[in-house]
Formats: sequence, structure tokens, C-alpha cells
Amino acid sequence: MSQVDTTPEAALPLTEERLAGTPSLAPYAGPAGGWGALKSVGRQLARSGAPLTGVRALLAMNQADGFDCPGCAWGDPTHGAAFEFCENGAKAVAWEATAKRAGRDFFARHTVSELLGWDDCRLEAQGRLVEPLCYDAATDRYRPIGWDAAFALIAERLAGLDDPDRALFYTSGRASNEAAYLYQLFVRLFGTNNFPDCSNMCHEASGLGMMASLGVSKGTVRLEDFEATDAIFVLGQNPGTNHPRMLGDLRRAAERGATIVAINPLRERGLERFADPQRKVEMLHAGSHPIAGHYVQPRLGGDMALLRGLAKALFARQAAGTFTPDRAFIEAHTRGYTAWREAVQACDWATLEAQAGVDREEMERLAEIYADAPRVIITWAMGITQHEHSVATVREIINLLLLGGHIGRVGAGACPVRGHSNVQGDRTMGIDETAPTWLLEALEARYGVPMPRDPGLNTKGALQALEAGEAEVFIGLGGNFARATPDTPRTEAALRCAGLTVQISTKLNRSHLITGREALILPCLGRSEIDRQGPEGRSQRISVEDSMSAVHASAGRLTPASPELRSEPAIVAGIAAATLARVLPRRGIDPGVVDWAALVADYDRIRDEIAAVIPGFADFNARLAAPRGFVLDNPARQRDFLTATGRAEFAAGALPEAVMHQRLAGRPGWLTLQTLRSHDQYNTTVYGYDDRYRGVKGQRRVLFVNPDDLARLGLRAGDWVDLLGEPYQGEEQGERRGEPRRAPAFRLVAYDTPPGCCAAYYPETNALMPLERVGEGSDTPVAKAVAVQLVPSRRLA
Ligand SMILES: Nc1nc2c(c(=O)[nH]1)N[C@H]1C(S)=C(S)[C@@H](COP(=O)(O)OP(=O)(O)OC[C@H]3O[C@@H](n4cnc5c(=O)[nH]c(N)nc54)[C@H](O)[C@@H]3O)O[C@H]1N2
Ligand SMILES: Nc1nc2c(c(=O)[nH]1)N[C@H]1C(S)=C(S)[C@@H](COP(=O)(O)OP(=O)(O)OC[C@H]3O[C@@H](n4cnc5c(=O)[nH]c(N)nc54)[C@H](O)[C@@H]3O)O[C@H]1N2
Ligand SMILES: [Mo]
Repeated sequence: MSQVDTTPEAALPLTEERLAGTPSLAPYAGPAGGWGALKSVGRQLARSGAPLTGVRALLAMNQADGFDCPGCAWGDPTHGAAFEFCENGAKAVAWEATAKRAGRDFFARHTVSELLGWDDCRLEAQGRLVEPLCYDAATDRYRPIGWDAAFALIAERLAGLDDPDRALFYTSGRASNEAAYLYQLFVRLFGTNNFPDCSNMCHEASGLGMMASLGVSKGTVRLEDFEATDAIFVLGQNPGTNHPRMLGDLRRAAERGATIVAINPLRERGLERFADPQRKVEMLHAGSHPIAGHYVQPRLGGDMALLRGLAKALFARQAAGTFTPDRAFIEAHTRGYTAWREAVQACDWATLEAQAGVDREEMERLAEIYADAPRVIITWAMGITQHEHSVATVREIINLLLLGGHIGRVGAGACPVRGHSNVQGDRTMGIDETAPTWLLEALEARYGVPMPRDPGLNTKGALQALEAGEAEVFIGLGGNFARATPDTPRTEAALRCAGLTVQISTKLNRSHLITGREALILPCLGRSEIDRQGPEGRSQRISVEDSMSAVHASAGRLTPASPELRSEPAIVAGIAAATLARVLPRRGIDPGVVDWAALVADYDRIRDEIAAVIPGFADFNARLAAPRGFVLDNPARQRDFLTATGRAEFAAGALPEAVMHQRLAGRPGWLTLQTLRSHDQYNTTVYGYDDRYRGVKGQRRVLFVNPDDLARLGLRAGDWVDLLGEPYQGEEQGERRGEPRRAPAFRLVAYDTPPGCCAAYYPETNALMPLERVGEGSDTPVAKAVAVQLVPSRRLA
């Protein structure tokens, strides 16, 4: 094993810089959006060193002929607003359009061991990567390598494996449809379905739950439905930070008189008031508009009980004649209604109240809102999916929608709000470790090569395989695998067991520093940049799919950060051509089955392949030419349910026996921790140390705790604590076995969160998440209910 120190402390370097920021904590009184948002955009553009480039990029963002915002996956309007961007989208673009470069001189100056002591913000702040790099173990430095030499090295290592299942192919959700299609095609021709991806950590439960209930894995609403709805329930989501453009749609709905209900343990500013930076009058008069008329604060993981309570209250109203289920819909289109109704009735109020952390009257009030609304939308994100019982909770959301016939009706439906800007599209393109048979058959029909049938490894499985020494090669198409995954010290040790790690990236991050015996960094174009291909150097478009299944084109406008950069499709094709030329002939297959160079020379040709293989994409190129692209069909919208029975399925699963906050109630000193995003980060990319709407400035190492818990634990706001988690277990834990997981040095902040429930930022807290603690049926790491104990900080007491 390697010499590198993989203790938890080392995995989370506490540099002086990291701790220097004295947090100033003041409640934020303003609305979300507003002048604060515009000021922040200006600061980000100035800091990137390329303000003019940045402004030019912003003007092209989310326009019909511009590029898709690399921020979130909220839908783009098909009409109206000529100016679609938000503060955090602006940060994402400024981050990519920076004038700073991490070139060969940078890597000559710094050893990898030295860089391991830098935090996430400082690593990415070095600017864009400009040329392919190869790790040199002798000098502990990255040095330049040519593209062809890099592809040849990867090909040699992949071809040298005795089993293709010993390679792992990670995808982060920013990859375009074109890159993702080529990637899955290459990997399957190579011979494996090992596609761990960021979805495994994100909306996996939404896809699985909806598939079981509705026969589709995608949301059933379109953006227009927000204009027609009467009530929107926003569960486990912080749109003010993570989907700011959604606030515009919520606000318009609120102005029209629709009721908006926020269900969230934390008081999130963005769900309370919003001033639209795109409205001049509002900005001039410092006005703002209330968003959520009702704000309910369950305990972490209490949503299933809350939703059951809501249903129970609806059945009580039915008996009293103040609510009628949509009987015609239920009879014509669903199955399992009676069993579900009985399961709901069997739950007693005391049990529901204890698990939800919400009293009966509040659930009854929600039932009243639901009963009074002819059209209901339910939206959700990570506060629902990153839990132990997430699939069951998603199914409970669907149960509730089915009860009132809110599927397949204008202004109503299920809306899982996706994270990465093309995470939904990547799945559509076949980035899926449990590939459906139809996809494998379609690929076989098109290319005449047998596809691997065994399910591949997901994110959790990939880490376990690395840990067990069963995986040799790791390739990451974007993302930051080492930081995004749970159990940081274990993850890092596991990645170091690999023979070769390859990261296709735009900026330096910690995953580049956690190397296998050999390591490559392959720098790629960002979405805002012009992508020229083919002999004539024609600029190419890519395509993406948003949360509402709208597929549209995206074409970069900026000059690439370096002439050496290649596009993601070109890099995937380079790896594929070099590898398959070695591997396929051994299986008696002509490697010419796919002409990789020709596909990359003109992305229209990749789209022709997609059109031939992926349902819904017929005439892809022609339909993509429409100004706003096209919307993929969702059969559930027509009440056509592609389940085994042809009906939507009510799920009558039992309420969880106990969720984390209940299990910890008997253990004094323990709290349930949710790990979430600050306003100044994009997942593992940390732009800065402020979290404006939560009133935090200059520090990320903060823990939001209920004031009564602080008093009970004998702690005060401002104190520094270390967080201890569950002890490491299992043989593979070696010396760590029996030791508690640790994340040191967090400053306490008194905050409006339910008792027993606290919050801190990801990825600093990932070291506290046991890899084995995953969602039932989804394998999603439980990021929103982590057991922690607070102890006075050893370092900063
Ligand atoms: N600017 C910016 N935009 C982003 C991202 C980013 O990092 N920065 N990330 C992108 C990605 S990949 C994703 S997946 C999305 C994430 O978008 P969100 O899901 O909004 O992200 P989180 O910060 O994880 O916030 C989770 C929210 O759920 C609440 N919550 C936690 N536990 C529970 C619970 O048990 N019940 C309920 N009802 N609520 C709960 C939290 O209080 C918090 O408000 O955003 C995407 N957009
Ligand atoms: N504790 C905890 N852990 C979590 C979560 C949580 O809420 N709590 N959330 C989970 C979720 S929802 C997600 S989606 C994952 C995110 O996991 P990932 O998708 O793996 O992580 P990101 O931070 O989005 O990846 C950032 C890196 O992507 C690279 N990058 C940026 N743009 C591009 C591009 O255009 N092309 C390429 N090739 N690379 C690019 C940059 O080098 C950057 O450093 O994290 C998960 N982990
Ligand atoms: Mo995500």
C-alpha cells in the first residue's frame, strides 16, 4: 500500500487559510435575489479576471442560439424572457471563463503532496487546465504529455486487464448528450456496464420510485404547468441557492394566487422572499415578493411520515365531506388504492407526529391546502432523495398525487428538480449501470456487437471494488469523485489502490491528487467555449436535456482557454479508438464498427447515431434546429402508464420503523446532521466562503444547530467543536477499525432547525458518512441524516 497518510485529519487539510476566516454571523434580512445577487455577480466577474468575456458569455446563456447554463437543470422558458440567467449561473460561467491558467510551470513548482494540503477553493482558483498531464511518481509532480501518448497509455492499461469489469467509468452530469452517448458506446464495446455516476448520489431514488409507480423515471410536469397550477409543495429543496431561476416561476405562481408550501427543516430565505433581478421596478424600489405562504419544518427524514399524515387527514376530510379523491381517475388508471388507504389509516397520529416532528394540526392544514387546490404540483430534490427511505418517500409523493388525479392533468404533477445541467440527459443516453434490455438490444442491432449483459457497478459498488483491489482503472468524465463520495479517508485510500486514474476535467481538483500508481489529467473545453471540429474547423453544437425533458442545443461562444484543449466527445473518441483497436480484434470483431474520427468531425453524425438507437430522438438534428429544441414525450402525461400492469401503482409500503433522529434520541450528545450546499459553491467547487442567505460570511466550517440543543449540550454559539461520527467497522478498515469517523473544527451557529437536527456543508463533512449507509433500494449515500457527536475541538479549544 502507499506511503501516503490517509488519516481523516490528513484527508481534510486544515490549512491556516482555511481557518483564518472569522465568520461573521448575522441574520440575513433581505429577500433572495435582489441587489445582493447582482452585486455578487459583479464581484464574481471581477474576480475571474475576465469581466468582459464573462458579460459576453452571460448574454448568450440560455438563449436560443447561445449555450446552456452549466449551473442547474431547471427548465428554460419556451417563450417570454429575453434574459435568462441567475446569480449562481453567472458564477458558474465566470468560473469557467476565468483568465487564470494552471499551466506546466504551476505543476513544475508544486508537488502533489504539497497540493494535498490545499483546500478545494484554492485548488480550483488556480484557473483552467491547459494541456494533458501525466503523474510522475519519481518527482511527485504532474508533467505534460501529448494527447496521443495519453490515449496510448490508457489503451495499453485497459487492454491489459484480464476482465473489462476491472475498469470503472464515472460520469458527472455536466457531460453533453453527445459525449455521454459516445462514452457509453465505447464502454459497452469495451465490455462492461460499470457506470458509477453522480446520479447514484443524487436523484437515483426519484427515478426508481417514479418508475415503479408511474412507469417513467422522469418528472411529469413542464414549465408551463407552473403557470396553471393552484398549489406547489416544495419538498427538501433550496431553490434560492441551487435553482434560482425556479424562484421566478414560483413567484409568478404566488402572484397569480397559487399557494406555495415549503417543507424543509431549515428556514431557507430563498423560499420566503424573492426580489427578481430581472424586474427593474422591483429593484428600484427594493421591493420583493413573498414566496411560500406556508412553511413546515419536519425533522430530517420525517417526510414519509408527514406525507402519510397529510393523506390520513385527507381521508378524514373525505369522511367529513370536505375532500373527494379523484375516483374516476383512480378506477380507470391505478392499482393498489385500497391497500394504500389501509396502510395510511393504520398509522396512528402519535407515530406520525413523532417521526415527522410535525404536529397533527399542521398536517391537517397541509391537507386543507391540498384539498382546496384543483391542480397540485410537488417538487423535490436532495432533502428527499439522500435519505435511507428515499425510494419509499418518493413513492409516497406519487401516492398523494394519484389520490387527487394530479398526474396527466395540466398544471399538476411530479417534479423532481435535477441537479447537474445534463444529468437527466446522460441517463437518457445510456449512462446507466443497470442498462435496460431494450437499450442493449438496440446497440447490438446498430453495431452488430454483443453488449455486456451483467449489471455494472454503481458509485458505492465502484468504491467497494477499489477498496477490495478488484478495480484497476478509473476514468472520470468530469466531476470530482474523491470529494463527492462518502467516507473520504476510505475513498481516498481506495482510489490509491488503482493502477491508473484518469480525470477529464476543466479545473484542478482533489481527485487529481488522489492518484493511482499512474495518473492522467485530460483537460477539456467548457460549455461556454467554441468547439471546432473536422477539416474545415466547423463550430459544433452539443445538446442537453433539462428537468422538464426539454432537449435543446448549446453552442459555446468564447475562445477556448487553451488551443491544446479538446472537447469531451473528442477525448472519449480518442480513448475509444486507441483502446478498441487493441481489444476488439482479440474478440474477432472489426474495430472499424465505429468510425470514431468521423463521428467527432461532425457532431450531427453522433446525433444520427443517437436518433437510431435512443427512443424519442428520431430526426434529432432537424428537431434540434428549432429555436428552443423539443420536448421528449412522457407517456404518464397522457395517463399511459408503462408499468407491468399498465396502471399507475399506489405503494402501500410500511412506514419506516424509525428514522435516524429517532434512533439517536436515546443517545445523549448525538445529533442528526444533514450535509448541504452553501450559496457560494457548486457541489465540490467552492467559489468562496460566504453563504449570504444563511447570514454566514468568511467561513465554511460552521455547524447550524438548534439553540435548545446548544443549551442542552452545554455549548454556545461561536464555540469550536469537532464532529465525531459512527466508528469504522469491518475487516477492511484495518487500523481505523473501532475509531470514530472525524471531521475537525466547526464553529457553532444557532439556527432555526428542528431539535436534534443540525446542518453543515458538503464536502467537508463527507468523512463522517459511512459508505455502507445508503438508501434502501437506491444505494444513494445518506447525506441528509448522518449520526454525529459534538466534542470540544481539540485544535481550537
Ligand atoms: N449554485 C448551485 N446550484 C446547484 C448546485 C450547487 O452546488 N450550487 N448543485 C446542483 C446539484 S448536483 C443538485 S443535486 C441540486 C441540489 O439542490 P438542493 O437539493 O436544493 O441542494 P442541498 O443544498 O443539498 O439542499 C437540500 C435542501 O433540502 C433540505 N432538507 C434536508 N433534509 C431534509 C429532509 O429530511 N426533509 C426535507 N423536507 N428537507 C430536507 C435542506 O434543508 C436544504 O434546503 O442543485 C444543483 N444546483
Ligand atoms: N455529503 C454530500 N455529498 C454529496 C452531496 C451532498 O449533498 N452531500 N451531493 C451529491 C450530488 S447531488 C452530486 S450530483 C455529486 C456531485 O459530484 P460530481 O459531479 O462528481 O462533482 P462536481 O463538484 O460537480 O465536479 C466538479 C468538477 O467538475 C469538473 N468540471 C466542471 N465543468 C466541467 C466540464 O464541462 N467538463 C468536464 N469534463 N469537467 C468539468 C471540474 O474539474 C470540477 O472540479 O456529489 C454528491 N455528494
Ligand atoms: Mo446532484
